[in-house]
Order: sequence, then structure tokens, then C-alpha cells
Amino acid sequence: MTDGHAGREDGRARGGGAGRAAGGDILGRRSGDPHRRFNPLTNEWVLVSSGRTRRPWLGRSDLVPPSRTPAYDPKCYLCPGNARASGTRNPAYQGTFVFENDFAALRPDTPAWTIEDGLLRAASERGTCRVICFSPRHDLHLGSMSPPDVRTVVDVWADQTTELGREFDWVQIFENRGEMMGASNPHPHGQIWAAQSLPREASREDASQRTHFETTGRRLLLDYADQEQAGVRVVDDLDGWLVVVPFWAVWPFETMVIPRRPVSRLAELADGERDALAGGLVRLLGRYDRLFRRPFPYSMGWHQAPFGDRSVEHWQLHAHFYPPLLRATVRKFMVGYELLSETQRDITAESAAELLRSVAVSRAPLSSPAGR
Ligand code: H2U
Ligand code: ZN
Repeated sequence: MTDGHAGREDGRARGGGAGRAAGGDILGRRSGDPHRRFNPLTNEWVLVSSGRTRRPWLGRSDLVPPSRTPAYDPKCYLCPGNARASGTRNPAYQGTFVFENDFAALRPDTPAWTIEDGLLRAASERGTCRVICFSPRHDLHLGSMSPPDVRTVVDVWADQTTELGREFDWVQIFENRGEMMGASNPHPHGQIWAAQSLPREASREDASQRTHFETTGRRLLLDYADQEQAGVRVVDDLDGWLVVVPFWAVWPFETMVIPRRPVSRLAELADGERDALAGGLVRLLGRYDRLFRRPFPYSMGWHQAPFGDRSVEHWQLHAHFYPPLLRATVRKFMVGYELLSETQRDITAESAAELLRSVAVSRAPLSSPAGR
């Protein structure tokens, strides 16, 4: 992927037509008024109050000093050859490495039971949890790995999903990056949790995508991608993938990554699509790291069609990136009104996308990793 957008004028100009203009800034000046936007994937509203902060940062952010993270850390439980908390020793792996989580939240051998007593309901849940090391190098992350190495991670995500989908209905691939998001270790790694039941987000997205498909015969997220194309919220739109700050984004620099053709799961992606995705992810993470010139924390994950005995033609594969930072040193908290009433954001999705587009993307990592 290459830079798709020079800036806001580009999107404004193309989206400025009458009617349902593709990707146009449909709110115009009204986006300065407090308003609510609808998330058709989850059927929720978000309150947008852009007047509270016209600019996402109030001064210059300081460059985070180059990290002194070593390429190998003898105390890291994810580095090749090291012992984990369980006492098991990691192999001397050279690429990616997947293992069963030693502190799994879900286990495959949990017995089946349900209990109902009036309003009190509970059911046991079967599943499994795995950890994926993206690289043997302790000092890298997805954004500083080479696109071919990220491509091998995409393949592992796809293969793990297929394997776990034979036994469990929901396979959740995710990554928590940075201490702020609860990552326990800087070594580049993600997780996979597979569960027997559809969890909250999966059920909501399943229901709304199904309804949209039943009423229109089209996939909700492909219709959405068409509507956003070349518009003000697009961060990158090339090689079959759309990277967009969703109209209904909650987190300041939230993005979605959506394939532009019907794809329900990662395993359906063709060779070229996987390569393009790997390159696109490196570009997106490069933008994130350069935005405030610091390693950008986030939780990301893939939503793919559930498995089991259900139709999935309404399901479109997509990734969500949820980064908490509003400014270099200020994070957004989901507290108060958000916990008790409704989520709220200060900067508009359009300004967030404009800022992300304006960050020059180059292949060089933020801080040059120590060589091995
Ligand atoms: P997070 O950094 O996103 O927490 O992921 C690390 C996971 O690794 C975490 O779920 C597991 C933790 O349970 N883990 C092991 O399986 N073995 C260990 O020796 C330490 C951590
Ligand atoms: Zn390590």
C-alpha cells in the first residue's frame, strides 16, 4: 500500500456531491454541535462533542527516547529457549511460536452445566486460550517487523482460526500492546481465545449483519466500505483493503481494517491479499507510532464468521484497533457518563482520520532495534 490521501481537501472534494455522496462529510459544520452517531454493527449510539477539544494535542509531544530493549532478554518468558511460569521451556523458535496459555481463562475439559433459579442464570463455558509470539526478537513489534514476517503472523492467525473452529464456535484473535493496555511483556505477542458460545460483541455483530443481509442481500460492512470509499474518514484504501476511522468510532484514533471483497474469515484470504494486509498493518502501525512519536498502545483483534451450525454469508471479516490515547500523554478513560449512560468522544472521526493520514509513513521503525 502507498499513501492514499494527501489530506482533507482530497476527501472533501470527492465527497462533496449531492445525495448519498461516497465518504462525504455528511455532517459538515453540524459536526461541531454535540450529536450522537449510530453504530450499525453493534446497534449502539456514541455521543460526539467535538467542541470540547478542537485539537487533539495542546503542545508538542516529546520524542520517546529510543528504547534500549535488547533483542533477547534472558528474563522474558516469551523469548526462545526461556522457561515460562509453568516451568515449560520455549523451543529455540525462529519465526512465530504458539503455545497454550499457562493461565488460561477457558479450558477444553470444563464439564457442561446450566443453572437457572429465577433471575439467577449461569452456564459453564468450554474453550481454550493460546499465546502467539509474533517474532523471536524481543525488541520488535508488528509495526517494526518486515511485511514478509508480518505475513507469517497473518498465516498463523488464519490457521489457528481454522483449527480451533473445528471445536469451538467463536475464535477471537487479539493483541494488547503496551502496558497501558495491560500487556504483561514487551515481547511481540498476541492471544487467541476460543469459546463455545458467541460472546457479547460477536452476537451483536452477528445479529446486525444478518438483519442487513436479509433486508438488502448485501453485507453490511461491504456497503459501509463503499460508502466510505475515498472519503474523509479513510486512512488507507488500496490493494483490496480499506483502513477507516469508523463514522461511529468511540476511541480517539480507533480504526477498522476491512477487505473490499466478500471474505468471512482470514483463511479465505488469497496469497496477494495476505501480503497486502501485512504491508497495510505495518503502515497503519507506523502511522500510530508516529502520530505522537511514541510506541502507540492499543487493543486490536479480528472479527470473523463464527463456526458451528449457522449460516455465515452475512459475515464480513474485519479488524478493530482500539487505541486509548487522545494525546501523547493523555489517555481516554471509559468512566462516568460512558459507564453509566453512553460512550462519548471529543475529537471527530473525521479529524482523527485526517491526522492519521497526515503522518508520513516510511518503512524505518520508530526507534532502530538493536541488532542481533
Ligand atoms: P498479555 O501480555 O496480553 O497479558 O498476554 C500474555 C499472556 O501470556 C497472558 O495471558 C500468558 C498470560 O496468561 N503467560 C503464559 O501463558 N505463561 C507465562 O509464563 C507467563 C504469561
Ligand atoms: Zn522476549
